[in-house]
Amino acid sequence: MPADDRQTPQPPDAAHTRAPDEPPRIHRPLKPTPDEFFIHHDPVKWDEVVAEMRWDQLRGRGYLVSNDRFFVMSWGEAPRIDVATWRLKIEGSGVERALELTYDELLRLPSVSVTCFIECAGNGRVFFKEELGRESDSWPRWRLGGYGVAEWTGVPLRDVLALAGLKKTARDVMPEGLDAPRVQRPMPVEKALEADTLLAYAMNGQPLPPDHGFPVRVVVPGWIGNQSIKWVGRIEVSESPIYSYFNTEEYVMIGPEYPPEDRRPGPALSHQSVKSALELAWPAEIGAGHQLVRGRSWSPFGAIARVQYSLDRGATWRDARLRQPNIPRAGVRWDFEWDARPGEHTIRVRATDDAGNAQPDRVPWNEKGYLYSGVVGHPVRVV
Ligand SMILES: Nc1nc2c(c(=O)[nH]1)N[C@H]1C(S)=C(S)[C@@H](COP(=O)(O)O)O[C@H]1N2
Ligand SMILES: [Mo]
Repeated sequence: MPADDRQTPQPPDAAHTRAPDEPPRIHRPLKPTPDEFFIHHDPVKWDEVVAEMRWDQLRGRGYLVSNDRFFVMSWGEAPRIDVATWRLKIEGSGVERALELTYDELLRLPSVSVTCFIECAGNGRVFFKEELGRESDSWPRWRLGGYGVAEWTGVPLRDVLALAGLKKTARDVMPEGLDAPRVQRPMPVEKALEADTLLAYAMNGQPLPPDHGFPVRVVVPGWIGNQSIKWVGRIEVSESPIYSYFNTEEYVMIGPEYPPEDRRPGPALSHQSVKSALELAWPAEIGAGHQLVRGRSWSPFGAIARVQYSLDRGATWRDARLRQPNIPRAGVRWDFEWDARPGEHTIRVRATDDAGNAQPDRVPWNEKGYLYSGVVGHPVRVV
């Protein structure tokens, strides 16, 4: 399709975007987000609600990130939704008939549970500046806490699409949220039909908390967080490609190493990238002597095959010990022993997944600061 046939899509609710002179409305998540567990980022352009997980508070805890410690990223305030009136509408040229499901009807369908991460596409954004020396113009300035692992329970999206009579000619599937900015983002029908793409109504065995999409959210394992639409109310299925603000303006790669003539749309983001993080504060301060250093690595493509660490700025590398479980598209916990001498240190970690994807030393810069997956130096003061 020639580029000028397309209009540049606007956010579904353009009025929701603040005027430049209008002060931001500061919202916090509905759940308590104490400073010891979260870093709060104030809104920049919309009325974003952003609570970044602190990595040091994960130390020594279980594999899953509990609901009260899971990061929050919303483009506007969380809507309060009554399940008695909530409906999920499936409609568009890609289905034989429009379908409306109630909450009870959805809960009566066969359910599955999937353990995977949800991670913001911009997680690691500060490292474009701190490691590459070139800032991105986007926000929030996540370090590595725009990431969490949970067990999601719900109905495979493909089962619900089948109920609406999915056509063979269907091409794109676009879930839309019931929040004020009506966040929506299309995915190819092949992705929507994967067995673990879910309409999730539970998170770690609890009803989905309001900040995380109550009553129902989409979960698309391995893909950018924005694909996992919260508070879903409508799913458009189309025989022609769908362009929304969130796959043409936001969440696209723009930079010297990405083709400029193809900016709108795309290249649109899909998968996250391989990353690692230490379960330490940034910067960290730890006591001298024998230490067990812990962290996690994750990949959107599979399980983690190998994690290495360097205490001499990348001159020599050793293997960290991987723990169980090591779930594809969720992550693995690992640790290593360190005889820590007083002074300033830097710990570097790199992971490789079982498909051979490794964290590079450097990644190409992009304007919006997405998918940083390069090795980062974590500053540690030993006292
Ligand atoms: N409807 C809706 N869905 C949404 C969002 C939103 O603002 N509205 N934020 C997206 C983004 S950018 C991310 S990173 C994840 C965050 O999920 P969490 O808040 O449950 O951690 O939700 C995604 N789904
Ligand atoms: Mo995100």
